[in-house]
Amino acid sequence: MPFTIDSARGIFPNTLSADAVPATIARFNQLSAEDQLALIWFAYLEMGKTITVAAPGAANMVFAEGTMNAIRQMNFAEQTQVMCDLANRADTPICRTYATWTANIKLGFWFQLGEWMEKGIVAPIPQGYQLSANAAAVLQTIRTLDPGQQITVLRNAVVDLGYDPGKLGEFNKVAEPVVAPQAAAQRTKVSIEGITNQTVLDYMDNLNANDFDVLINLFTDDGALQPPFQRPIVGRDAIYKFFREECQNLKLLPERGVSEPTEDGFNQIKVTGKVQTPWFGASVGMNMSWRFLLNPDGKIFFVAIDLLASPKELLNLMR
Ligand code: 45D
Repeated sequence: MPFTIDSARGIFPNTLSADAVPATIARFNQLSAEDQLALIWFAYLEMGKTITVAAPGAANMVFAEGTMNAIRQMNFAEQTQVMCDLANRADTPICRTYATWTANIKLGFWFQLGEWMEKGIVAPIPQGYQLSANAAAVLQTIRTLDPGQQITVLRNAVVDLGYDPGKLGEFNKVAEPVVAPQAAAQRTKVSIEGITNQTVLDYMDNLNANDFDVLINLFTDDGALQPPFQRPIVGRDAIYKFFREECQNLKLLPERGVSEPTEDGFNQIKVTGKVQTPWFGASVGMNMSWRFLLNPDGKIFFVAIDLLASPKELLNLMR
């Protein structure tokens, strides 16, 4: 076996990912709870001017309904407390419930709260709230990022709120029901300049079709998938779970790639292109790359998905 997951992570080492995203999140996490909430509010309002949230239908909110209704019935002081608790990662029943949700449900929860804040049903950020100097600087950095990076900062900020899931012990993630795979007639096929490898094409087409049962068969038993800014998810069972919980209704628009045989019959393939999330649809195309390592049977031993530092990186197929 020439590769380990660790060594596989280093293929196509010239790929420049958007380091500004984790750097901004680290600065965000240093801020007070009040500043965090106000900052997201201002960032969200500003973003709303240029990109449209296509939210209706992006999340199936039945699982958050109990919590949403409880918050709706609280007075402003209680609502503000709940939001501060979430930003403080406090140990409260709502913060624990929040920790069991998938990213998509968390986003749907805040999306609903944001709407209610605008309508006056939930406590707003106080009029004239003054961000601290540090928070204002983080907001200024967010303004300079490209839209794909901005929505990733926002998403990661939301995912980190609430009680630390690592402290919950054993629990099952509350996820949305898995949607049925797309019918054959609705499916589209990608074409990628420079790539004819069937595994890579099947990966894109099956993920686009929400066909996770077929998709998972493209992986080796001990294979791994590394999402942007995360550690690799290792093993077919864990990857399958991840697909079903976190990867519904994505749109992958790969553009070009390069393929090269490497040690012991393995193949390394890098593809670049755009990815759209159901939350923003075609209004935000994230600049992404996929770095595949296929075993001699053409199965995926490793794939890393990266958010790229700049659009220029879409053309970087250097090894
Ligand atoms: O605190 O090949 C208020 C994988 C103020 C799978 C608010 C993938 C108070 C394999 C405004 C109310 C998944 C890895 C908050 C590919 C407050 C694969 C609300 C990649 C929080 C390609 C804020 C997929 C709100 C990718 C409502 C890269 C914020 C997917 C909403 C990326 C923010 C998806 C939203 C992204 C952000 C989605 C809706 C980045 C959504 C971002």
